[in-house]
Amino acid sequence: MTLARRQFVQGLAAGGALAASASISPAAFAQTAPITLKWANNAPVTHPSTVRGQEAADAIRKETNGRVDIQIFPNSQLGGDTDMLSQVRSGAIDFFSLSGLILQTLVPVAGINGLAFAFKDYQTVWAAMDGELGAHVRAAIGKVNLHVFDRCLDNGYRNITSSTRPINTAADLKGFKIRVPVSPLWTSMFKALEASPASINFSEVYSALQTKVVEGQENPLALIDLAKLYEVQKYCSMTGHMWDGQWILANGKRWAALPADLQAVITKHVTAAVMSQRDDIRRLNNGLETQLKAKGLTFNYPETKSFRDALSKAGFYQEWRGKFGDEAMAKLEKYSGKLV
Ligand code: X2X
Repeated sequence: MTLARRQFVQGLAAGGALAASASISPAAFAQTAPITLKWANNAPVTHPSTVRGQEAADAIRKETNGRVDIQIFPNSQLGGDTDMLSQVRSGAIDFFSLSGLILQTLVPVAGINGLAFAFKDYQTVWAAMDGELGAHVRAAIGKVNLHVFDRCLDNGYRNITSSTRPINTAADLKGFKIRVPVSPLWTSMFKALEASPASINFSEVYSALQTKVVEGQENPLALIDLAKLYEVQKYCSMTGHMWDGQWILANGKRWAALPADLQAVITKHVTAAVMSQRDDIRRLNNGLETQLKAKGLTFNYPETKSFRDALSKAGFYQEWRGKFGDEAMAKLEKYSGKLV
């Protein structure tokens, strides 16, 4: 505390203007000035990413005796993903959870986990993302002035929903008007499948489906349910064409300016929240298909071969191998096996 401020506090106490503060030492006064931080995401209020994020914020507030006050802004309240990415870079927001594939517009290699059909199961996903592949991506994120936490959230395996027709084979995607998130890899994949992809932030997806600007979209079951996309879609085709997760980012300057003890408390609770979030999604995945059927979605279960073959034939894997580069591809293929 500066001398001037100490004198000011003492002056208040001496003058009796702030009777209660007379018993509080200047040091304690300094400690209780809260650091307010904003954490934004695109997930519904009821989604485990938001619920567990809120839980982390509460635990951090408690453990720091109110010194760190993280406020959660869910459901794209502060803008669409591309807008929020600008905001976390400028410092208008402090924390932001974002799909690696959307972060790809800024950090090209961050989209690598979205290469179609890369991960055969969750065990492989976590081995890669918590292992060498994730470390490689995080190192690249660290270079653009963003802090990234070690563990990423589970968004999930993505499936295609539609209001017009079920997607059984790659041929059904021909000319299919599908919303994709704003990301080069997503657009490239659905172009390679001869669909007609439109880049739209998640904040606009429900209305884009409702007004039939697009016929369909693709997302994990948890989001199809919690964002109520079943209200404006008829079919759910279980393509599981990629796994997608969200990195928890922080504005680099803001993070670096936090004292190390506060960084440690925040990291501990954010990591715990992520691990609980992954468990939540796993539990949800067990019952969601049944629930979504009851809510009116018709499910079908395509073979993945026609999609893989179409992508290979269109040169999709070759194109992205060139873009990601041999080093990154080697880290991915250590877990996925050869992607051709
Ligand atoms: O935008 C999407 O579809 C979403 C919510 O799954 C992502 O965050 C990538």
